Amino acid sequence: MLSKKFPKGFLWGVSSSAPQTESRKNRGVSNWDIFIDKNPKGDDYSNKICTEFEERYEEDIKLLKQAGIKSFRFSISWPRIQPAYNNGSLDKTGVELYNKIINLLIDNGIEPIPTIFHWDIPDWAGDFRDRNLAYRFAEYALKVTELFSDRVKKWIIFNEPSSVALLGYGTATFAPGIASKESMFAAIHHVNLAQGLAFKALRTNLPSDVKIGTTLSLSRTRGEDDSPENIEAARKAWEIFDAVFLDPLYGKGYPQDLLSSFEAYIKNDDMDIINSSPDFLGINYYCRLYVKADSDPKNFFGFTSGQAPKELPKTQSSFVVEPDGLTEILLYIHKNYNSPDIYITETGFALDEPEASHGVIDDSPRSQYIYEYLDAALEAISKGVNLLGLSYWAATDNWEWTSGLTIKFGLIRVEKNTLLRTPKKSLAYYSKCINENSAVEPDSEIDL
Ligand code: GCO
Repeated sequence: MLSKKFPKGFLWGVSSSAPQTESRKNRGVSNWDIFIDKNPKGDDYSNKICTEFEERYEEDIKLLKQAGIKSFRFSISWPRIQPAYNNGSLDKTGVELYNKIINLLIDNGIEPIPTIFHWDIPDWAGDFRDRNLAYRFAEYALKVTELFSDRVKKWIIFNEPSSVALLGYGTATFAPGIASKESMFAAIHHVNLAQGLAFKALRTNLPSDVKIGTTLSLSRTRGEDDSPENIEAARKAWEIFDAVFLDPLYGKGYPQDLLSSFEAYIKNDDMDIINSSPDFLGINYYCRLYVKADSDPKNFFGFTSGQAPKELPKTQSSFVVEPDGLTEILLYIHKNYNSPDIYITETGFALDEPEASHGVIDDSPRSQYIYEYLDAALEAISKGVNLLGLSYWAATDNWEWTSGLTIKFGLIRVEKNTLLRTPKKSLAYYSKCINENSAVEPDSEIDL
C-alpha cells in the first residue's frame, strides 16, 4: 500500500497568470487584447476586467494564507512592465505593483514563483515569426528578474511554449491567430531561442542561489485506437507538441524527421543557446493528448484531435480526468531527461459548479480529482521521480483565454460583475492535504 505522505518540504502551491487575472487598466496593449478585440464575443469572453487581481491581490493572498498555501506561481505582465519600448526602460507603476505582490506574499509566508512570460506580448514587440522578438524578450527577462531576485529564488522563464507556437501560429486558435506551417516552425524555433537566451542571461547575471526553470505542457500522446495509422499519429503529435521543445532544451536537438522544417530558422549557435538544462522543469499536466490520423493535405500536422476513452470523467474544459497519465509523463521525463528536479506547475479541473448555498460552494468532484492526481504523483515519487512540488491550477476562477469567464478552474470562486471571492469546498480539502502533507481521502470530514 503506497504511503499517502509526501516528502518533507514538498512545495504545495497554486497557480495563476497575469493575462488571465489582471484587468487591462494601467498597462500597455497586448497581443491578446488585439486578438480578442478582432472578434469580440461579449462580456463573458472579454479580458478587459478578468478578476482585477492588480487591485485585489491583497484579498486573494489573504485567502491563500488562510488555506496554508506555501507557494504562489503567478506571472508578470510584460505589457504592464514595458507598455512601450522607451529604450528598454521599465514602467515604475508596473514594477511597484509586483514589488508589493512579492513583498506581501513573503510577509505571509508564501513563496513567490513568478513566470516571466505567460503569453502576453506588448504590441510594440512584434510576434514570434520575428527572430528579433527572442532578443527583445531576453533583454526584458533580465531587467525584470534583476529587480526582484533579492527575494525571488525561483523563476519560470516561459509558460507552455507549445501553446504559444502551435496554437498561435499553427492552428490560429490563440493570439496572434495565424495558421501556417512556416510561421509555426519559425515560432517554435524563436520561442526556444527566446527561452535559451533568457536562461543564459539570467544564469550569468542573477545571484547564484536563484533557481531558473521553465514550464512545458507535457503528456504522452496516444492514438484514439491502436491502429497503425493512429499509433503513427500519436508519434507525430508527441514530436510537434512535446519533443520540439523538450529535446532541444536538454541538448538533444530537434527530432530528425522535422529538422528540414527548421533549417530556414536555425542560425549560428542557436542550438547551443537553446540547450539550457534548467535547474528545474515545470510540467503542466491535465490529461493525455488523444489524436487520430488525418490525410487531408491541407492539414500539415498529419493528425487531428482524437476521442479520449469514453469511460474517463469529462470536465468543463476539453480535458478529461486521467491521473495515470500524470504518473506516466513524470516517469518518462525522469527516465529520458537526466532525472530532473520537477515541479507540477499546473494541474486542475474545470467544473460546472453549483451556486453557493449557505455560503458554501460544493465542488466535491474537484476534491476527488485532486486526490486522484496527488495519488498519481505519489506513485511517481515512490519510483524515484524528483517531484519537489505541485501547484493547483488555479488559485481563483479566471479568464480562460478563448473560453473567457465561462470556465471555472479555481479553488476560489470569483463572481462575475461583483468579483466577490468565495472559497470553494475544494480549497478546504486542498488545505487539509497541505496541513497533513498527504493525499487525504476526500470523503473524510472537512471543516469549512
Ligand atoms: C495553459 C495555461 C493556463 C490555462 C490552464 C487551463 O496551460 O493552457 O497555462 O493559462 O488557463 O492550463 O487551460
